[in-house]
Amino acid sequence: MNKIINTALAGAATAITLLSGAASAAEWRGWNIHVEGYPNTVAMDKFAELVAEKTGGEITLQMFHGGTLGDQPDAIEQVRIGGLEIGNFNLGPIGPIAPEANVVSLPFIFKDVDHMFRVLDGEAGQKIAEGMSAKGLVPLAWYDAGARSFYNTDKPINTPADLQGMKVRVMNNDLYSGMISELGGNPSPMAFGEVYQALKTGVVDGAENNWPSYESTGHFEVAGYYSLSQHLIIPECVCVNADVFNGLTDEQKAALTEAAQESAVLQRELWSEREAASREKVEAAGVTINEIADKAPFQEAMAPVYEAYLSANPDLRPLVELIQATE
Ligand code: GTR
Repeated sequence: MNKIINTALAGAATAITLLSGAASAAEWRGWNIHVEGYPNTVAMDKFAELVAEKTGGEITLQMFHGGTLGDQPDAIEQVRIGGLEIGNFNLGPIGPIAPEANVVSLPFIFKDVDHMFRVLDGEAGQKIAEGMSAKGLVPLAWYDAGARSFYNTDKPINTPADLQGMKVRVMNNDLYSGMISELGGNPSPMAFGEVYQALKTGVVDGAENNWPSYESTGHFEVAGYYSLSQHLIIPECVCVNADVFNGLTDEQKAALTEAAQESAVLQRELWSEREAASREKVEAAGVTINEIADKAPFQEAMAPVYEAYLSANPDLRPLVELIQATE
């Protein structure tokens, strides 16, 4: 009898502990598009570990990799409305939602990756972060995504004329469609996960991305010419739903921000290693890597893209000028 009562009491105590635990601990779900071993995947796993550690288990984060919770534009929307709490996003598909964040999608706006990080660490970065937060996405840290270049199935690209009539996959953002049109190609906005098949079956002739994504997706197997246009240098964020973030205590906010920033240090280290490793891998697989001797014609062709952006957002001209003036 006693034993039964004791067991029942122990069960009740466990239930109470579990219940009180559930009441104070928040369990979040996190989105990431990349495969196992990719720098962002490793860094987001580290982030989840640090969040649990730094909040003493008050917040735990379950990461869903490989885009299993949906494609990127959908996941961005989910984090905005609170269907998901957090994600690692490229600023490309955030641009159509937050015009300030769209400056980073102006082709050739950054001189190189270091310039991009200097901009993000300064006043312009602050404005971009505020613009995103106002749309429900609070960036906690910036990840590296290198420079994007064109790749295609049948020839090296040296001048805009080489893109004439070419169907090129872009991320969902009118700036990218405008960019391809101004170069004489046919833009084809499409989800990341569909690009391999589209290249393979000839739905598109080419796409554009950084070394690690070109390699990790296997796109190099079906589009064997990579031409170093480096036309876009787009940062990525660890972005949290604004209401969720604003509902945290100051300690939790600090813990979360610290965790994201520590994960970004790791991501950037892993990124530079992976860029080199990916390049080596695709080269060994027989990809033709093409240096573009003169990128000026590509840059000059972007004037209408800048004009379209600035006429739709005249108040953002100072932000563009601030970035261009940043050393
Ligand atoms: C990658 C980026 C992804 C996604 C992808 C794409 O470089 O890390 O978030 O934006 O490009 O082209 O869709």
